[in-house]
Amino acid sequence: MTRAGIVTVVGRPNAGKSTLLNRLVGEKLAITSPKPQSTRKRIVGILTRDDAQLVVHDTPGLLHPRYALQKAMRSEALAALEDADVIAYLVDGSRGPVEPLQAVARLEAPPRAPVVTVINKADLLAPEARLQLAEANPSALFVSATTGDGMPALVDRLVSLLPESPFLYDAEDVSTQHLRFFVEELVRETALEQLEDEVPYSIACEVEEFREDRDPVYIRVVLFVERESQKHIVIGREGERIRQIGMVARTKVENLLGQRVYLDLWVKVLDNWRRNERSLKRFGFVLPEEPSS
Ligand SMILES: Nc1nc2c(ncn2[C@@H]2O[C@H](COP(=O)(O)OP(=O)(O)OP(=O)(O)O)[C@@H](O)[C@H]2O)c(=O)[nH]1
Ligand SMILES: [Mg+2]
Repeated sequence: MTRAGIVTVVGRPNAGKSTLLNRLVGEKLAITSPKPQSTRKRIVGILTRDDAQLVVHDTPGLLHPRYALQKAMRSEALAALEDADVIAYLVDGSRGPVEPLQAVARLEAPPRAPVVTVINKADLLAPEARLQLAEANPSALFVSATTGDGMPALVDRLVSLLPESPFLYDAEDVSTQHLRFFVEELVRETALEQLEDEVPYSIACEVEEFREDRDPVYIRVVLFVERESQKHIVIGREGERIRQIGMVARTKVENLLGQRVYLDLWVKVLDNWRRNERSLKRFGFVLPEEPSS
């Protein structure tokens, strides 16, 4: 009998969760960034081998939310924890001792699914630091999501904890999400690379038109910012910044589609969208239900 199920990857912002998802699946699905809080929504990647299928859910980093978007991000991570058959709790090993998942996620009770503690960024660890972490966390696995070190052992451990089940998706599938979503994410990733401070965090991307019947494929993406001043920054002097973002993002989108692409980027203001429930819903975020009392 084969094994199959959901492996949810959780951890603090910047632990390397999205890099790990891409490494496991062998495709660049999730955007990654040295800046924290790059992932806002769950990303699904599928890894199929002869005896098992791992449906890997990458999640937004666990943090204490300060505004509505962050509440939606936390809520998404907690929902993914609920959905998990196995939890891969990813920790940045270069940041000191491992804190318990229950504390980091502020969970009232331990999660239902078994938890595998995975110490990432092992490539950055001096031998003594690694030894100390290993002694304090005897069942943890060491990996490097960037070099791929430790991946086979990690996959074996995750598979051993999955339930016996037929495959949930076709063996060729790599994700369950639409191309549009990945295009939006690639544009946002490029904005994260090229803009500083609050500006990239104020950006939400939305594909407005996607014409696959054209060559090059025509894709119009709107970058929503929160204020007029941010719009000026994103566009740049004589449109230089948005042109740069467009050029880099186009190459990424062409790699994704395997086709030539005309990427038409627009910048619009949606006042304070990160704090506005209606705007968040428009972008597909789900806000947690507030307790009624
Ligand atoms: N040296 C090293 N860097 C890594 C490793 N894994 C990830 N990184 C880097 O850590 C940074 C964060 O990686 P992400 O994969 O975006 O982290 P994340 O946990 O998804 O972050 P959020 O989505 O913001 O919560 C990036 O600059 C990665 O290149 C690793 O194994 N070794
Ligand atoms: Mg991420």
